[in-house]
Amino acid sequence: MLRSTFTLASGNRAITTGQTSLRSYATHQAVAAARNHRVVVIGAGAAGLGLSHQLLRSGKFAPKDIALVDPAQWHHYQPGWTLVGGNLKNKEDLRKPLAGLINPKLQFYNNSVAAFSPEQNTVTLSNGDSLCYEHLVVAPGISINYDAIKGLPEALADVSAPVSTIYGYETCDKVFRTISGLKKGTAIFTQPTGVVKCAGAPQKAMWLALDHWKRAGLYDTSSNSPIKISFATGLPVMFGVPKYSQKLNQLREERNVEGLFQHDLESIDGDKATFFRADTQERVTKRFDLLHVVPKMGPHKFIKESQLADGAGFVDVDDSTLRHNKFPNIWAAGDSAGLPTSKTAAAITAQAPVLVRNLLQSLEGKTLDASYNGYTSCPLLTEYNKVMLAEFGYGGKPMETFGRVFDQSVPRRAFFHLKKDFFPWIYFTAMVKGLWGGPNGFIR
Ligand code: UQ1
Repeated sequence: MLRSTFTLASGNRAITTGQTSLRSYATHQAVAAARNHRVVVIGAGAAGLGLSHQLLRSGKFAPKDIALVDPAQWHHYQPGWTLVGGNLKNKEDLRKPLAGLINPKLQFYNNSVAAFSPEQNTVTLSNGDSLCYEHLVVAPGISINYDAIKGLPEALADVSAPVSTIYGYETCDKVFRTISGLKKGTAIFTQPTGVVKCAGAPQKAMWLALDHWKRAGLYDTSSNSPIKISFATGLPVMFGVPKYSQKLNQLREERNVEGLFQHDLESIDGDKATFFRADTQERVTKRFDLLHVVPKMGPHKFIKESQLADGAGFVDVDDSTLRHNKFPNIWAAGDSAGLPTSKTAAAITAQAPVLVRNLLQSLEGKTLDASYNGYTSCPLLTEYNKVMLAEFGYGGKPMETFGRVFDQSVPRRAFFHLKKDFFPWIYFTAMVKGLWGGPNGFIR
């Protein structure tokens, strides 16, 4: 480890500019390489990539002052995977090679993180290298724990099993194959208890499937509809925000979808799904002909087991400044941040500029003056061609961009085109480049 070779804390800036000599010295000494950067960003997803470029565009950094760490080969536009589930997009069109999205002025480490040492201002990578930083931004996303539902990994991998999920690149195109293959029987769509990214997506997959079957003459609201649909959710309601939840429950009733509330999927065995009911503490088994599963999710192990974690295992940052509550040179945004709001790409459009502003202020020894209000959004597909644009902040307070003109709890065609055409386009043309601030428009 580099700590034994160099004294870094005070000589941080000098070593940053003398990076080449540092590296050759490390090689010469045959020790793990020590690399020094003003800012190290963990994760090159929607949050890490966008905010690294925002930092770079501030003009306050020299080439390689900022480092980006991510083991991935591909960068995915994950909000598009629901559209893949509805056969509205091809999954291959929603990804790009990650390296090509990174400005060459950023130092890219194509590795994963092994451990954080916040007291030493270092991060150890899985290849043994250490990175030293003045500021650390943590944005590696959330971990999908497929194993947490017994039988799920096997059922997803089995091409003949009618079990799928929009939550992964490998499986999101299995979703429509199972939907278009179903001609009659029971379809169950699940949502787990606990934190998931994009809490509206579990039912988006269902609403698109319902519309597909309706158009194919396979679904109606009568008791002899060939296909019957159930929404089995660990939650007691359709959605966490009362304004939208009410409307979604009304849709559910009108469309004759069975609501299995407080039903948390525990295991899958052949065509049987077993749920744990939080209200009665009982297990309930249902037979299915199609099962759309939302896996359980949680913080990455390397965060949960670090000093950076809060009680739930996410990064313990201040709700408003996005600065770590214990380590003033650590920040977090995106799904890994322990913020009491819904985890979405839209949330990142609001978080990233706040984090960047506060980090820059902090670097210059100035007061933090930007504040995140919890903004997040869920463009909820309720049928083909219609989206309910739920937008809200901390406390579930609606924060509707077009609220003066529209009641956004009413599903609309204009919002469908935002979701299907505009957001994917602006994401790759502007957001990953640090140019897009969501409802605030372009970043100067
Ligand atoms: C947004 O900017 C964005 O990013 C491209 C999304 O895609 C994931 C969104 O879902 C939303 C809602 C926004 C917010 C922007 C506007 C104009 C409401």
